[in-house]
Amino acid sequence: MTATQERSTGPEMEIGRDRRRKEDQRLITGRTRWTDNIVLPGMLHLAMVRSPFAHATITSIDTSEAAGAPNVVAVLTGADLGESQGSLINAWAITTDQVTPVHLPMPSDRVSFAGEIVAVIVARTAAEARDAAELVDVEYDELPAAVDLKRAAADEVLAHPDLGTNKSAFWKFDSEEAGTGGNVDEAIAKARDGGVVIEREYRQQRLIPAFMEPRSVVVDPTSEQITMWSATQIPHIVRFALAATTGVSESKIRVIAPDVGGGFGGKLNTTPEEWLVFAIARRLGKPVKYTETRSESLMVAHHGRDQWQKLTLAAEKDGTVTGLKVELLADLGAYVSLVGGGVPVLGAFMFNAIYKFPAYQFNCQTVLTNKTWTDAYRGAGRPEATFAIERLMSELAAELDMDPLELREKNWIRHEEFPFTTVAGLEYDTGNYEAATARAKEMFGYDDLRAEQLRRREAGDPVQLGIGVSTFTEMCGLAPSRVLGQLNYGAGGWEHASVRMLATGKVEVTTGTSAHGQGHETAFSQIIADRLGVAFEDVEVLHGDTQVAQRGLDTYGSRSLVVGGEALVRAADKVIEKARPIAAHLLEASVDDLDFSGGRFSVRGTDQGMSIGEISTAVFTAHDYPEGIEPQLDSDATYDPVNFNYPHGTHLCAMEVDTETGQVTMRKYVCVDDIGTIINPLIVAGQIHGGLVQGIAQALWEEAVHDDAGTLVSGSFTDYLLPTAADTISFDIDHTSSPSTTNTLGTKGVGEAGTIASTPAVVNAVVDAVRHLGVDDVTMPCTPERVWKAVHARDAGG
Ligand code: MCN
Repeated sequence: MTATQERSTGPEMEIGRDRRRKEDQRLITGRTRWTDNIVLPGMLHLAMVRSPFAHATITSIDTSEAAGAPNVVAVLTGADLGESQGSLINAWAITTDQVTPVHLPMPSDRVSFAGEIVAVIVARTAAEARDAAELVDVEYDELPAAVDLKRAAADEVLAHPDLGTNKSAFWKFDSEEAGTGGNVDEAIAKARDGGVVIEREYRQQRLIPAFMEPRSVVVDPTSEQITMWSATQIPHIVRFALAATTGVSESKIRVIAPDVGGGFGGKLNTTPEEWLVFAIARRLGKPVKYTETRSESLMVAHHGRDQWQKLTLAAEKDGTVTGLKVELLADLGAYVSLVGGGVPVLGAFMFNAIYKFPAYQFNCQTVLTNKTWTDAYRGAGRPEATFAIERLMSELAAELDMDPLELREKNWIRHEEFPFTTVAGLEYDTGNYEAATARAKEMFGYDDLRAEQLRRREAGDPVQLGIGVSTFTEMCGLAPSRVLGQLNYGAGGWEHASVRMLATGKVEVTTGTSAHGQGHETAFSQIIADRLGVAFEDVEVLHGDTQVAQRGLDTYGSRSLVVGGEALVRAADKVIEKARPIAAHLLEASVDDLDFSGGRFSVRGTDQGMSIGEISTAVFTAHDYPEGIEPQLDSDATYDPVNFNYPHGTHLCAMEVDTETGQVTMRKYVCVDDIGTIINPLIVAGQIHGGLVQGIAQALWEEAVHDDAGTLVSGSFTDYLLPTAADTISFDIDHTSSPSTTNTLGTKGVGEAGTIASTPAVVNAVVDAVRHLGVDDVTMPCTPERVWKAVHARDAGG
């Protein structure tokens, strides 16, 4: 018996099963090729010469010594590329009047951030290219740099003097104007007169994605179709951008994202590096490879966050929130990245989170500075919004002397009120905040920990205990094209999949999503195994190659399962319908008398039947199918989601804070996430664990620091504190489920949930531990120094 037959006779559902990831076998045994492992005949190597200055005029570039270095094949500057360089496709505007600097891959007159490329060396080996890069003599005239976000927003120093301003786009949402709520200023005025108003400013520090595999690109121009391998999240979008900026037809460009070692939103761009390797390989007619060093990666691989948030929350004395006003500055860096400009706009819809706020206003100014461009770092806009509102809700609870969970419950959407249109205009389809919170409280031992907290306070224990709450939701599953189209935003939208029954009865699936650590091959195999009733092992999922999966919009925004998975289900259903008349023919029955279940067509009322695999084999080997029927058991589907997707959860964190040293230690972390139907609990646990660590790291450790001149001073792992497993505790995770109505399987995305929820849970816990000592905020990351200073500010008369 084949596995296919076993599967169809002994159904055990794959969805919900802890399957180890298929892809891990090759990943952990080294039986895969990362982009940097690719070796092609005659391949040359490229190294970049990068500006050490954040803002400077290039007065001269002397490449003569580098050109004479051993085995150097070419040295090129921006001037050498001349008019062949167009602005990168990196600026889908969020407003029609957005100020967008021209972004040349390699400028020849002025550099706008430290790390910008000013020359490239092509040599026979990577070491020779790097050595020669040291010999390029570039003269710069340093210009004042726009570094500090607030000062840049005031146009004190211009990042691009020719533009006359650093203000890129102003984007506003007002519930009264949109007809989704009331007037926020009136709500605030009323609260000032008899209610409560909480006003805070929060800073979202700049973060670096720090993926395990630095970016790498290889281009082979030696045949008519140019092939690019790139460690990217978005092979399809890269192909489009290359075609649009070089004039080469999409059909003549193949982009392959082989196994990719992490992206976290930092490989969601069409980069100068990709453009240059593509152009130079074509120019030289030889394969060319470029792999960034770790230092280059930290310096220029698209940073994230970097916002200032000014917030005003209005409430009645009983804790009912009446309005929220947000004023936000978002640092774009030197250029507008592919989706970076839209990141704060994604956040705009999430400040009201799980709550029924009656009035809301969001004002956002995106700002150009002389720093590395920012992008959609994990969560993209939603962690920033979630942090702000969850910190504010805890501050309001403290102000009113209420339990923070009780205050949230007073304001959240009750489960019987779904579907619910929020004050930001989104329609949340399902959710049950009560259930997730009740489960989290129980797992956490909330009441016991509160009692311990009180005991320690009363005893004046030098190590105080804090409890942090974060009840979050997010909009993911990017996204309905009609919504993104309105925002003039470009990314997201539909996803494509194809399903093909092979002659052996096995199944080949292609998906336009492009996993870079998320385990799509496994989870998507589970979906197809159940849908078609075939063995999990008999499904092959192909992705990340524009020649194989020709249509797609790639992976970000926790979209792959809810959008790509739905396309897969629809394609599989079409295959079943295609097989039905063939089954009827083979079983000599009427189509109307056939049932399909567990991978088997059976004739109602008889014991006759055939598996879909057997039908596939009959079609291919015996050519046995009815007249007028296509002899292919395959199909495809493109799915454009009807709505975003709204996972939610309750995260509770206990932190111990040593008031004498400022040291913080995590004691317990519980999260209960509602992500609807879970395809693979093991993958989901991995996604949540990784996400939590990333969010906790923002709260406690990570920060990209620039000096006044715009130089990155945290440009190595000694200064940029990336957590290790030893820095974290074992998390307690569980789930509740209110299946989404936006897709057949009822799933919700999980790829960003942990990151979005955890940062405010941790900071709320730190503040909660020392609030009785007069602390109502600690700026992230909550380093021992910052915590100590906050605790001892009063001693110092501060
Ligand atoms: N899944 C599931 N059941 C659910 C939800 C998801 O089994 N109810 C599975 C999915 O089938 C998929 C994985 O969980 O295998 C993540 O699914 P999804 O939420 O759809 O997210 P995406 O696959 O679209 O991944 C994007 C998301 C983002 S936006 C970032 S950033 C991120 C993340 O995924 N970057 C990652 N997780 C990452 N994981 C790794 N290892 N590396 C990264 O760079």
